[in-house]
Amino acid sequence: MTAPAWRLTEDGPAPETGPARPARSGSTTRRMFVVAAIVVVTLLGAGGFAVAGGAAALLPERPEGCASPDRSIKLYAVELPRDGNQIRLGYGLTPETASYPGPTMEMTEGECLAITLYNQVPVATLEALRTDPTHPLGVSLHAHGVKYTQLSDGTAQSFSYVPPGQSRTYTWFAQKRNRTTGTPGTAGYWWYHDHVVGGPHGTKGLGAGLFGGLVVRRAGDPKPDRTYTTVFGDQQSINLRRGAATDTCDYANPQPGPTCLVAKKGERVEFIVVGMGNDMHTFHVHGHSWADTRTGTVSGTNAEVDQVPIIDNKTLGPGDSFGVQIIAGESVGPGHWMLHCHMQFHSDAGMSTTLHVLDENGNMPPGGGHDHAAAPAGATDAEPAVAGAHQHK
Ligand SMILES: [Cu+2]
Repeated sequence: MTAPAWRLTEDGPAPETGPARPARSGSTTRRMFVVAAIVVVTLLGAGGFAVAGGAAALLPERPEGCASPDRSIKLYAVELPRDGNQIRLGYGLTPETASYPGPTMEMTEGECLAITLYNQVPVATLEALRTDPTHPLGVSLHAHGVKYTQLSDGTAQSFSYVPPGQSRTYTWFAQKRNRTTGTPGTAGYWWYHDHVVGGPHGTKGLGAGLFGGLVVRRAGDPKPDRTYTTVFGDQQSINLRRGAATDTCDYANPQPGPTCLVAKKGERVEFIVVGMGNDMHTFHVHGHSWADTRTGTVSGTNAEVDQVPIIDNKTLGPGDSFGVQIIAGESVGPGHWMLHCHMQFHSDAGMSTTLHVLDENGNMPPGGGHDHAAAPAGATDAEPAVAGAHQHK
């Protein structure tokens, strides 16, 4: 039997190309073949890097400079209780602590981090979120800002996702600044998210809660006392919540978290601010301002400081991220400081939350007309704690 010359052999052993690839449907196979053909044609057209008939080189598993990870962590993708009818998913360092946003990832330039992602989201849930029946079922981890190879891209296109019940290790490299080549390094404020749930861009995974903040520090960067991630998204949402649902702080015992932005006066508070979805937003905090630099801080003489704009409002497009550091209550004191999108119809619709600044002893002084301490969280808000507060389609 002679196979046509163009045809890939089907009876020989498949070439090993790293982690096991999930079975794919016929239409996906055809699509991938077309993509592969286009890639080969493109490479040949670009100067013939493809070696006809030669064995394909394995894609690198890790970025250069990242021979072995400095640190390894586990991350779980799980289904969380629904928000009304909305399916909610979250990443967690344990399945029990999964949340949206997921845990803040912190790295230092030069560090190589291995993250093993376990997909514990039920198959039926992933099927319910799928927009195309030929799209594979799985979750993934896709990072902004840091370095990773194709095998850690977290996409269906590169088969770097995690089918239900399985796991996969992603490697991120916080490349250092290289003064010889001019590479600026990776220090900054970034985010990570799913890129597979629902469709090829993970739109359903993002909308369900699979996202989190990532900060890469440079040696000598100021260290915050608290870090909060605020993801400004569609339907006037902050971390997929609106209005009273954005703020569930219990003043008798405030527990910092995705719905309780709290700090003591004098603490250095860091925000990782992310734009997600289809809308433009702005990030504004009352009573506080910051330098529009990589870290939100600036030092030097007055003349040097004057080279940098000091702002209290910053525009945010989809996929953008930045960070700011403020000293809570500095000069202005404790209080319930509004934090909101400044597009008026967004803030009017509930795209607004509160940074609660306690005094140095951790108490909220009376006054201000917004004291939760004597009542259950949300009970004193003009808006009911449930109805109209959550984000619904
Ligand atoms: Cu907005």
